[in-house]
Amino acid sequence: MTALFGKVIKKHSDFIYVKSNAGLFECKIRERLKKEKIEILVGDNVKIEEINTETFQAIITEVLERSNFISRPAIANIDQIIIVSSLFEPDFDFVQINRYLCLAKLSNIPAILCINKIDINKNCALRTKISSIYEPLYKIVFTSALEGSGLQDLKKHLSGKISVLAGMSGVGKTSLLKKLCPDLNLKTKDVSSKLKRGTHTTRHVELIEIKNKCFVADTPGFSYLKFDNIMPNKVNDLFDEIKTLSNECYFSDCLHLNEKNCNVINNLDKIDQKRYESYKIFVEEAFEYKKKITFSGNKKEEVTKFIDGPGRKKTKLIKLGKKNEK
Ligand SMILES: Nc1nc2c(ncn2[C@@H]2O[C@H](COP(=O)(O)OP(=O)(O)O)[C@@H](O)[C@H]2O)c(=O)[nH]1
Ligand SMILES: [Mg+2]
Ligand SMILES: [Zn+2]
Repeated sequence: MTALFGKVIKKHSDFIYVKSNAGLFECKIRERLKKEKIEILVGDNVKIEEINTETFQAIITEVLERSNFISRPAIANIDQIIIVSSLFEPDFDFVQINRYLCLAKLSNIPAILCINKIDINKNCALRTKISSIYEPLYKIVFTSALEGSGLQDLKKHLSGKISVLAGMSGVGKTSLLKKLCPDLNLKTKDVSSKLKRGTHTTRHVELIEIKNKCFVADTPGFSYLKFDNIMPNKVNDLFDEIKTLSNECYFSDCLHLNEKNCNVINNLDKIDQKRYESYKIFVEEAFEYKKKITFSGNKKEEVTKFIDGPGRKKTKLIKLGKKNEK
């Protein structure tokens, strides 16, 4: 066997684990790739050579072009983000959910909502409210990792795709994954009774193959992500319902805050209040970013981190650097 193609499913300090049709290989990176500063991410499709089928060791010699990637946590070639939230314990947080949905949109990755812990209160008004707000906008599944309800539905959405589970700590991401894949030896942590929140137990990013070619990555719960790399007038694009209404605003650069003849403000009764509130919060954060880059002498730099290989486009990471730092 001279060469194979596979997918990076896990990174350790010294080794990169690549899943191929011939099995799982423990790999090192070819020196040339290191010199070219090619960073390999979980989810990358790679070529491996110098394959030893007895020890299952090999060398990564090429990284194929990525379709997309996210940076926190760093994962490439994602088909969809499953945004997990619990109804209770911790309480459903509309702004936080909108934040995750918008971040997925910003990365151009489809998002699905998974509302977990529905066993805690079976017929609650909150669930109905969540359905009415989000069903017109996103795919949504209601689950209980505890009782197993909704898992078939979730499985259907995961089938044949590479999905990332995202959401606050303690909402049940690892529990869901354990139910989907009972053989796994994953750690979940008890929600502290005082805070009603779990603590971080998922440290390394790893793609878990729950069925043939169906991968899921568990992530640690990010607690707070700010919109600190986007201009205020772009926030509009992250909310489909606001974007649609904005086509009829008088000013083309309308921010829908207090402008005259703003079609969004004129139709606020058609938008969920929490969605609009979230929109305003994110615009505010984007303004802070804009101020920062306008006044403090920082400038936006495009840094080409990943160098071309044959047939490979340049992938650009946007990085904020100081002007006089060169
Ligand atoms: N009642 C209830 N508790 C759940 C459910 N799913 C997870 N939990 C509990 O919530 C806590 C946090 O779960 P975990 O999977 O570690 O959350 P993660 O931080 O999102 O990975 C654990 O104590 C789980 O037993 C559920 O569907 N219903
Ligand atoms: Mg977890
Ligand atoms: Zn407007």
